[in-house]
Amino acid sequence: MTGETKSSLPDVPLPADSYLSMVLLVDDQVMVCEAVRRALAHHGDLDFHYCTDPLEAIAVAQRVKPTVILQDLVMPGVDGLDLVRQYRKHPALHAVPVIVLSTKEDPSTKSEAFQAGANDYLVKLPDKLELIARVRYHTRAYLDHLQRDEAYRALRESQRELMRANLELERLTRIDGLTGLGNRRYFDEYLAAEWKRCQRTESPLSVLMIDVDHFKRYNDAYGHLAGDDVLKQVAHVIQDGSTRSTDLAARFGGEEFVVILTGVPQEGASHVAERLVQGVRDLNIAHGTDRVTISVGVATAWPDAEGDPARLVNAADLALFRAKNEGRNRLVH
Ligand code: GH3
Ligand code: MG
Ligand code: MG
Ligand code: MG
Repeated sequence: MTGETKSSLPDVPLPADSYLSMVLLVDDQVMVCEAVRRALAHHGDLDFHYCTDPLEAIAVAQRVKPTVILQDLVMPGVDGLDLVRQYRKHPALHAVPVIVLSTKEDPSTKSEAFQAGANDYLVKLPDKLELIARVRYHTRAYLDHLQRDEAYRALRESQRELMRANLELERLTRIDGLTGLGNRRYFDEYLAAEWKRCQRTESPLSVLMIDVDHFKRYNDAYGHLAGDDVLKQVAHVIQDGSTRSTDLAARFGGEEFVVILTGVPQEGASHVAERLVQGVRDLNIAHGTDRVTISVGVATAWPDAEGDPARLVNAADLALFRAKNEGRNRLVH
């Protein structure tokens, strides 16, 4: 050891399980308040405040942040039980333990106090040892409750984060990375589900098969990246121009897209297809001496037990093939 500094007493470490009781007494009689102050004095874990004006009780309690409220019942102008009820409704005080401290000893008053939301009841002036024991007990219960609450909130929050992550992952498995439309897998699932739904509701189901015209040439002339950009723009037209929230636009593969229109008969589907053909043309993307266009095959079915969604897709594909043969930049149904 070096130096001559007098050793000071080491700090007494707080025991890990020690709780500070912050006691607030609401009682109109100063005499009572001072008596309770004396009873709680000289204990490092007991802090004491009092409030003799019941109208101020809520405001004082919000400032003091008690771990226990000692509440008188009979006060001028204010019923102590009404105050207890107010604590119980108060966002910052609703869980703070309340010990009623009253001269009344009859069971019906005690019963009423508990009904109003009190946690405990002592006849005043209580024995000092008992008062301290109850204050400490309620402080411990309250703080443990808050801690559990905190742990619960943290747990719930992490659960919610996990659920959000799961949902996002789940969403990503359904989405085409380049265009943001549904991918092929989602299209297959969606079509099977809509087929069954239309079967139940006896309504039509339409499919648009869409293919960008002479897209190989576009890539050859402008490069693959420019081609990707065209696919994004075409996807945007398809998404915006075709779909109600119940419909699905997906990338079928390569430069081919597909739209499912639930409950839409052939005429309506052709109408949507026409709008898409026009919409892509209106993008005015130069393609050699012309511009980028699409061809669309339209097919409609009235799903029944015999039919099958693959045949509907085939029919749309055949219509697309005809649209190509008839000169592209058009729809065929
Ligand atoms: P058609 O009018 O008969 O449809 O002619 P096409 O050239 O579009 O037909 P084809 O199916 O022979 O060629 C499709 C081309 O689309 C081939 C490929 O280079 C291009 N393609 C497919 N997927 C992508 C992609 O993700 N990005 C780009 N940039 N091009 C793609
Ligand atoms: Mg193609
Ligand atoms: Mg093709
Ligand atoms: Mg093509």
